[in-house]
Amino acid sequence: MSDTTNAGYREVNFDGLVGPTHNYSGLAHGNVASMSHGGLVSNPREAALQGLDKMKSLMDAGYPQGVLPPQQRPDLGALRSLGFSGSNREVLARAAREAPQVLRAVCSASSMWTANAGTVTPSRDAADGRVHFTPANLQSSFHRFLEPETTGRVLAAIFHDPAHFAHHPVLPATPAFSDEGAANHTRLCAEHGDTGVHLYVYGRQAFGGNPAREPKRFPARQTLEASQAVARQHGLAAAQTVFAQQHPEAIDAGVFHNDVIAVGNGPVLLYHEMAFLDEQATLDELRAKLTTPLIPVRVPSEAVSMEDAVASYLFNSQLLSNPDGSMTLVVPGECQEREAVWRTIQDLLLAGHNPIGEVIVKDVKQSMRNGGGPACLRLRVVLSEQERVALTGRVLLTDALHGELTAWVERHYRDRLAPDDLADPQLADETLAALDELTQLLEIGSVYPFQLV
Ligand code: SUG
Repeated sequence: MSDTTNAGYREVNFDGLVGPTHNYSGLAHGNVASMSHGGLVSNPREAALQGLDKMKSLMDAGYPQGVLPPQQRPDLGALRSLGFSGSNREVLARAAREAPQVLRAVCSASSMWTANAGTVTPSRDAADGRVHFTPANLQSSFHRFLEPETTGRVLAAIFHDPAHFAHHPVLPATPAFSDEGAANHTRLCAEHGDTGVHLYVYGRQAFGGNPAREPKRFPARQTLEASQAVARQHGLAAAQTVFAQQHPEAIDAGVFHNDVIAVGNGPVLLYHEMAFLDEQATLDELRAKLTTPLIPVRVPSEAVSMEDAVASYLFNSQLLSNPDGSMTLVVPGECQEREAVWRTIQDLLLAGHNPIGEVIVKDVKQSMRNGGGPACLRLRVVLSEQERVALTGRVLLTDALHGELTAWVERHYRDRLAPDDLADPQLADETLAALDELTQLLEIGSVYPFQLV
C-alpha cells in the first residue's frame, strides 16, 4: 500500500451462487451463447459447484471472496401479476400450457451474474465516505427485469450499516434509463485504496443520440443517461468520471456488455481494439483524469478476432491485484480451446510490458453456455477493513462456509434440468426449501418474497 490513508482497502469479489433452476432457455437476445444453447439440458448442481470452486480457488490464492445468494425462482409472484391464478401448482401448469416462454423467464437463474446486480462506488471516492450501491434495473429483458427488487433487499441486508453503506433507488425501468450495472462500469486507480476514476461504457444515447452510431442487429443495453444518473446518485464529480460509447459493431457481434470486451483493474485497462467507438478520446480522457499513469493493454483484431473474443470470453476475465504489484488474470477454460486466444495470452499479455504475471484457468462452462464468464459471476466491492467488519451475515467465504455451501448444493440441487422440467411443481418446492435453509446458513435474515408474506 502506498500510504496510510488507503491501508486496509481490498477488493472483495461477491460471486453469485447459481440457483437450483439454472437452465438454458435462449432468453437473451444479442447474447450469442444464450441464443445458441437454448433448449439444452442443464446441470444446476454442476453449475453451482463450478461457481463455488472458482470462489474457493481465489480465496485459497489470497483474494477476499464474498458470496451473494440466488433469487426465488420460479417467480410465482410475477406469474400471478400476469394473471395466472389459483394454487402454485395451478399457476405453473397454466403458465406452462399457455405461455411457456414466460414460464422459462420466471425460472431463470440469471441473478448468478452479479456483475449485473448493480453499480458500486467505493467509499474512497464518495464525498460522504460511504460505499454507494444502485441495483441495476435490467429492463432490457423480462427475465432479468425480475431481479432488482430482491437484489436491492439482498444488498441492503448485507451492506446494512448506514454508517458505512448507502443504497440508492433502481433507475426508472424504461428504455431511456436502461441499466445493466457494473458490467458496464470499470474503476481505474493506482491501488484499490487510492481515489479512482470511473469509466462508464454505454451502448446508446436515449435523448438526442445519433442512430447512425447505434448497433443495427442487437440491442444496446446501457444508455448514457442511465450511467450519468448512477454517477449523479453516487455524488461523483465530472473530474472522477469518463463516459465512453461502446463500439456498435462490437454489440452487433455479440458483445452485449462492455465486460465482454474490456476489463480494468488498478491502472490497467485490458481491451480489444473494437471496445470503444472512440478509442483515442477514451484513453486521453482517462489519462487526463487519472492521478496515476494509465497502462492500456490493447488487443488488436489481428491477434484476437471479434468472433474469438466473443466465443472465448477472454475479456470476461477477472484481473486481480497481488501484494507485489503484479496482477493475475482469471480466464474461462474456453480461452484454452482457441489457439489464437491462448497464444495472445502467452505472447501479448504474459510476456508484454504490463503487470499481468499469471493466468488461472477456471471451468465455468455451465454459466458460459448462457453467456456468463468469470467476470459476469462477480460483483466487485472495494471495502476498507472497517467496512468488511461492518458486513452483516456470513458472506465472506471461509473453508467452513465453502464446505457448508457445497453440502447444501449437493443436498438440494438436481443434476439435470430440461426446459420442460420447469413446470414441475416439485422443483418450486425444492427451491423454496433450499433457499430458506440458505438464508439461515448465510445469516442474512428474510430477503425472499416467500419469507416476507
Ligand atoms: O444477461 N444471460 C445473461 C448473461 C449475463 C452476463 N453478464 C455479464 N456479461 N456481465 C444475459 O444475457 C441467459 C439466460 C437464458 O438464456 O436462459 C442470460 O440471461
